[in-house]
Amino acid sequence: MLTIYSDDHHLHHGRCELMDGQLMPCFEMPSRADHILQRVQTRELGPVHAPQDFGRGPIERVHSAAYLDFFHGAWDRWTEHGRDGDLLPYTWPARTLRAVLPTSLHGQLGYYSFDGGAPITAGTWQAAYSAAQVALTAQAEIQNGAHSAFALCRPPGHHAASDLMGGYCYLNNAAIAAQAFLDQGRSKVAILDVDYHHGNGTQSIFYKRSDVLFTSIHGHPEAEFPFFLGYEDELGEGPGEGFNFNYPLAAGSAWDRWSAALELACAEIEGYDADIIVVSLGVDTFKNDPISQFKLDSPDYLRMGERIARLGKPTLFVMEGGYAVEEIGVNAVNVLEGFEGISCA
Ligand code: FKS
Ligand code: ZN
Repeated sequence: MLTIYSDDHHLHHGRCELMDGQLMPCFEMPSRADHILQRVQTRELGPVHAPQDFGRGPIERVHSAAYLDFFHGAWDRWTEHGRDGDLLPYTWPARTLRAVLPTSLHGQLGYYSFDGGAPITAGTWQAAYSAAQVALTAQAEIQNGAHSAFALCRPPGHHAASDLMGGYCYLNNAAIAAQAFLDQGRSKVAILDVDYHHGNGTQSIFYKRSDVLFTSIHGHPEAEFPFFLGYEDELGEGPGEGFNFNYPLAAGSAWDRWSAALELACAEIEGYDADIIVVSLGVDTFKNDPISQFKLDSPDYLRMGERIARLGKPTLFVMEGGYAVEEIGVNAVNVLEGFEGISCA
């Protein structure tokens, strides 16, 4: 399987996030992607190519131009204020407030975000832009006939909505790739989001549409980030009704419960008869993940890849979360090796 990768992800390295009332070093760190790349190479998964640059056009098919302009310019505005720490929001237009767009940098940052988990640093725009190009390059590979490809991108994307950043995410790499398939003539794309967290951004982008089926298996939002989306009764709206399926699971879920949910998601995908599958590949379902509560073990990821392969469709894997950095390479690449039918424990 071909991997697309850009070193630009190193340009994004947030300093800290708020966790249990304390500032902690960001869990979403550059070494995550480095470990995955290393594993891709030691397992000889296939060639690793740099991304092409498709410009801002395909990103604007998913994100609003105003949001992109804000994100692109935010760091310079921040340094014009004489600051050099990470740019983080602290006020959001929650209930009882108005979703107006203020003029101030922090007002706008609150408007364009939903949490304080997506710090903007000097290189964040470039890293996120390159991550989107990584996803688009892998997408183009499949569009040109490959059966599968791996977009090894960072920062991740599935929490980012059309004009919102949050949860370590800025640009929704998987959604951008899914939209590109449609724009290049495919008519049905199924997204399978296996990250531990609900892909609220991806869901919201496609919620009123039937050309993208969204399915997600995740920690129950009653107890887990992002808390305010990802419930079972969210089935889509208008023309999108019946094209959104959430499988929230309780803390402590291991492969038995997780794989039962995967069967349900796969049944929906099979019934939908997608042209293409986009997998939002998070491996924070791992038993030793420091911020998650599922109990998947490394060999389970092989089974996951095998099951996805049995859907029999061209499949684009887009990297999302996973914070057990030592094991992230083994777990992510196990999915890909399982998909390719190469067994490795
Ligand atoms: C307190 C906990 C905040 C935020 C969790 C974000 C999860 C991100 C992810 C992604 F794939 F996007 F990376 N938790 N500091 O794993 O879903
Ligand atoms: Zn996650």
